Amino acid sequence: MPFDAEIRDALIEQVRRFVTEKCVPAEAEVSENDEVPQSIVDEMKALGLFGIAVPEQYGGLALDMETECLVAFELGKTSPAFRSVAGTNIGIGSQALVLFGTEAQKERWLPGVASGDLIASFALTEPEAGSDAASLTTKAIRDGDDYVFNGTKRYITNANKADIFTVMARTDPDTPGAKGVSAFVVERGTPGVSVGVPEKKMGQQGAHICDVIFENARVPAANMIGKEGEGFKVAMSVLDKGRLHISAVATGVSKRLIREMVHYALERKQFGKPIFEHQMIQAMIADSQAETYAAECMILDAARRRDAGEDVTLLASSTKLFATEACGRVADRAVQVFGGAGYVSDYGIERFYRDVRIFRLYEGTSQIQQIIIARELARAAKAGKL
Ligand code: COS
Repeated sequence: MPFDAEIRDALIEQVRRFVTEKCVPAEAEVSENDEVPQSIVDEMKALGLFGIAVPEQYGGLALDMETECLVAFELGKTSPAFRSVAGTNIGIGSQALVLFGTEAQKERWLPGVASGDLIASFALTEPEAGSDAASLTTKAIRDGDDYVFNGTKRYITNANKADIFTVMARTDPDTPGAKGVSAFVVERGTPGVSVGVPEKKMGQQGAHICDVIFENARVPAANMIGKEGEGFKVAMSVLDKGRLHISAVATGVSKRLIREMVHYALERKQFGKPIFEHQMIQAMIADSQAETYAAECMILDAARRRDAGEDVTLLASSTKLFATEACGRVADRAVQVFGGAGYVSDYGIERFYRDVRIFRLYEGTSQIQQIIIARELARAAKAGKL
């Protein structure tokens, strides 16, 4: 059911005001301190942002995908580190539970996820299993009422703050590939679970990624999400949704950078007139606008189709490929329009340029999106649907 239009518009206006009044002025400080201030985190909690994708009965706002994307456009209009604070609770950290969790699992963890009192992370990637996620080797071996976990997860967003992890682990070591993998909720305090130090990154200071290490960690069998051996499918379904969300965040950043380019070009004078009057500057801004509008239309169409119950694997990958690559081009043009100032940290443009690079990598690289798109088309053709 579409989200009530009046409530939706009020929420988006609230998020827009929060981003403009609280986040934008704090961008340089967050980058400098590598930390989002607690006052801003508290405000995100008060706005309900941690729970936008959690059903109402567990305390969430239960936004449909279209509305979630509209919110993500707004959250994208500031440093992506702010969005990342709530990002895993909104997306990959919570959605396995929302989509496949039992009633008992949902009741236990989702209220905390929705309020932001519990941080949820998604642990799929490993040192030797990145794009080839189905080759993961973290083991979860059944022993009585528990599974015993051993292995290492890598580059796990928000792991340093996480209270629960959605972990994909191999429950059947004799079955290689996707089929031997199951999904679990693992709690932070579990003996044998430890988290590494945050990695030093190219951008998005204030958002953190760490290793998560399992050494004979005993996890109750009741924490399995979905059926044994179906954890890879759980992860892929979660990523279908996550890819739409990331596309919307990237497109939000593109919108912000277009605004920065236009204002700067109208002010900055060279050759006796605002650089905006030079047609080569106009071309860069116009290309950015056209690509961003195309991304916006793709995202909203794919989101509405997901809300209508369609399988959006093909569309989510198409959207992520286009929107994140477009955002990279927009950020590059923003540096170009700002010239030397685009390379100097005071203006913040070089920070966005670094921040957006990860959009083309995480939740599946652009090349993985291309592979998924091609495979989906071949599958449709073989099924006589293309
Ligand atoms: N939804 C539900 N099920 C899916 C699915 C989806 N979107 N995509 C794949 N599956 C299922 C397949 O149907 C298959 O099940 P069956 O054998 O029963 O048909 C199973 O999952 C394995 O799929 P597939 O054979 O396509 O696996 P591959 O190992 O060949 O490739 C890719 C999978 C490359 C698509 C996957 O590994 C991937 O997305 N990699 C990128 C990982 C990623 O995004 N990492 C980011 C981490 S989070 S920041």
